Amino acid sequence: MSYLLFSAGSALLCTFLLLVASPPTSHSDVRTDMEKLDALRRTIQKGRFSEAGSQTNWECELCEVGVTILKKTYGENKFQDEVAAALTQLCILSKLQDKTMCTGFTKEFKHEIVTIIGQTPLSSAEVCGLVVSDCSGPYDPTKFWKVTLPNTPKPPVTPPKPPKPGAPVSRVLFLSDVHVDLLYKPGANAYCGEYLCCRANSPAGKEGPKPAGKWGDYRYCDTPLWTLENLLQHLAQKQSEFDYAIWTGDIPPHNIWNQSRSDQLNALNIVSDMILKYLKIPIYPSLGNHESAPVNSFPPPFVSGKDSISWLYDALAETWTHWTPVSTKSNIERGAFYSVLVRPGLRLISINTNYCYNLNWWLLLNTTDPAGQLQWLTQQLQQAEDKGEKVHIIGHIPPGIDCLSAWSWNYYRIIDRYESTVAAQFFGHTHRDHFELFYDMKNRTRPTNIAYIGPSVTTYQYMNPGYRVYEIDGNYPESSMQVVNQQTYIMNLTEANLTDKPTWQLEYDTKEAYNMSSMTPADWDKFIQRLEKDTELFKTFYRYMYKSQRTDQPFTQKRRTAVICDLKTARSNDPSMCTLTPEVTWKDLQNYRTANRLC
Ligand SMILES: *[C@@H]1O[C@H](CO)[C@@H](O)[C@H](O)[C@H]1NC(C)=O
Ligand SMILES: *[C@@H]1O[C@H](CO)[C@@H](O)[C@H](O)[C@H]1NC(C)=O
Ligand SMILES: *[C@@H]1O[C@H](CO)[C@@H](O)[C@H](O)[C@H]1NC(C)=O
Ligand SMILES: *[C@@H]1O[C@H](CO)[C@@H](O)[C@H](O)[C@H]1NC(C)=O
Ligand SMILES: *[C@@H]1O[C@H](CO)[C@@H](O)[C@H](O)[C@H]1NC(C)=O
Ligand SMILES: *[C@@H]1O[C@H](CO)[C@@H](O)[C@H](O)[C@H]1NC(C)=O
Ligand SMILES: CC(=O)N[C@H]1CO[C@H](CO)[C@@H](O)[C@@H]1O
Repeated sequence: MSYLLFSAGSALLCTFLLLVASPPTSHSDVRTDMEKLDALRRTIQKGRFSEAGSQTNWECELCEVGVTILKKTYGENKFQDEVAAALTQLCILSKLQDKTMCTGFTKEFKHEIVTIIGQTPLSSAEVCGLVVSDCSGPYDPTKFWKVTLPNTPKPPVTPPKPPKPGAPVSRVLFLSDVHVDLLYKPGANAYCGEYLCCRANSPAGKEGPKPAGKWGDYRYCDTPLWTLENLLQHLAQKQSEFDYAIWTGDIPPHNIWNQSRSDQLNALNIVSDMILKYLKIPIYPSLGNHESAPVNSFPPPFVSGKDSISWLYDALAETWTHWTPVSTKSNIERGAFYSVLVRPGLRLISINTNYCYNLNWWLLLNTTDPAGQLQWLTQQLQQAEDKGEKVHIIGHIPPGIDCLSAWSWNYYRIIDRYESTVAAQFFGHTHRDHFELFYDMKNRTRPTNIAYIGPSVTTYQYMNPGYRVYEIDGNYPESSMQVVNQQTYIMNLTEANLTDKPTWQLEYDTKEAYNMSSMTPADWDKFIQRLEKDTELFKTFYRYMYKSQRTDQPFTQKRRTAVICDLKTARSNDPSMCTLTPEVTWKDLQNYRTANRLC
């Protein structure tokens, strides 16, 4: 199977359970919906979901029909099981995934989907407008909720200047998306037709056995525990270089059709213990979308009882307070976010981006500022501004891509207001190495802030394992706390497997590789302008973006436009910073994102 088909299939899979349902036969009033659904299924089977080319809005149609059926039949007692059976059948028939995964997915997500669709106050069209990015019309930011900003006027902006040559630099280690697979088995099939392979029970697949490497595999595989341990041993040797580490989530593997709460807690404990064993520096964690079971399932605090997320947040409160002060505990238990003073003048705020994620379907019950997190963030930033502290925000999902629009636009407003307090932001999730720039809401040519998006430890997919080191201006009085340089390190997996000697080597140093003298938001904006003109520079950036490996995503002009558009967009559903032409439409750019989505 080509990668394209597979990636479209896995993108589809993210929305699949919400989109596809087949109704119980007893419901005559859903027969028309059923016929629509069947027509759509035939469309999908014909494979009309290529990344490029003419794209119908089949995802939206499928979503609306599916949600309508679920809403109409919710509450019927026989319904849940019948739908589940029909859903499994449809999944198998559509050849979207193999039988094991179809059965597993249905089992894993049935309860959540039925509960949420049954209880959401939103219409089918509203649900799909939120969940499938191109279903709604042009985004209207005034239609949704708004965080209240304090009355304190925004202080005048002094454009950030690079620090004086020779100013002290503090180094921060960045780890993300470790996705450790405890069932990884060298020699198991790495291309097995399932969403995660390289495991003892991975099926043979259509192309026959493709044996997994010892230290990992570029194909459908996550990180062996011994590869993570090798990384931590390597880091332990150089940890005196680091002041502290940021660890932005996604611990469990991608076997998302068969995960339990205890699997996820086990992964959290094993990886945290291993990090504790090797790294003696402070670690500031944030929560990924994979830490829950089912994946992406993060009910806000108003959901109590057996669906409540406290099984996970209570465990996080225990684990994270190995490193964070006890004062963070109550916020972690309630919402898995916290604020700490790293040192005088530097505050770190870890946010739970699952409360913005468009695949966290619990948000459909109430999309308004889940857990009051953004209102809390605003207060934290106001206090920091009052005290003259600089703030680093860390989180898992970058705000511009997969966040619900209302959350994302509110977040953008907050950053706009506190641009002089927020010195930098750090995210993971995409497994890639890139960034998102923020621009003045009133003057869209003036860059105000930057969210760095760091590389994953996992190879998933077609990438070398990696980590990042940020050099921060500080630690001295009045330092800007801005990022002044960064280095990305990778393990060359091909070589590690060949020689059985993994080594972690510098992939590139940003200032050197991109010939930048400093790294303020304005410098990054200039860099983007260079990417637009200089094809060689773009190719270099593109190679590093995929950690010097991915060969299945050839460079095209369309992709270049899409990548540049993403670099300038820290607000979801916002085409305002992108160069759109008849050849490269907004729809094309959204399709590119869907095809590259990791869930
Ligand atoms: C449907 O199930 C609920 C609980 O799951 C039960 O209270 C109710 O009596 C059932 N109704 C019928 C008609 O079986
Ligand atoms: C699901 O996971 C459990 C426990 O990890 C395992 O025993 C079982 O075989 C798995 N089932 C499938 C279908 O992969
Ligand atoms: C949704 O949450 C907001 C904020 O917590 C609350 O003010 C509002 O009443 C809630 N809406 C519903 C329909 O429950
Ligand atoms: C907008 O920002 C640019 C870049 O900082 C600046 O040169 C320009 O004067 C600003 N325009 C207005 C109207 O403030
Ligand atoms: C990784 O190692 C292989 C085999 O030695 C080599 O061909 C390849 O160029 C290396 N990749 C990088 C990014 O250094
Ligand atoms: C690097 O940038 C400087 C100016 O900042 C320029 O003079 C020099 O030619 C550039 N070097 C390369 C290799 O692009
Ligand atoms: C992805 C990768 O490089 N896999 C290689 C790992 O090592 C084995 C041999 O040990 C190779 O056969 C794989 O191709």
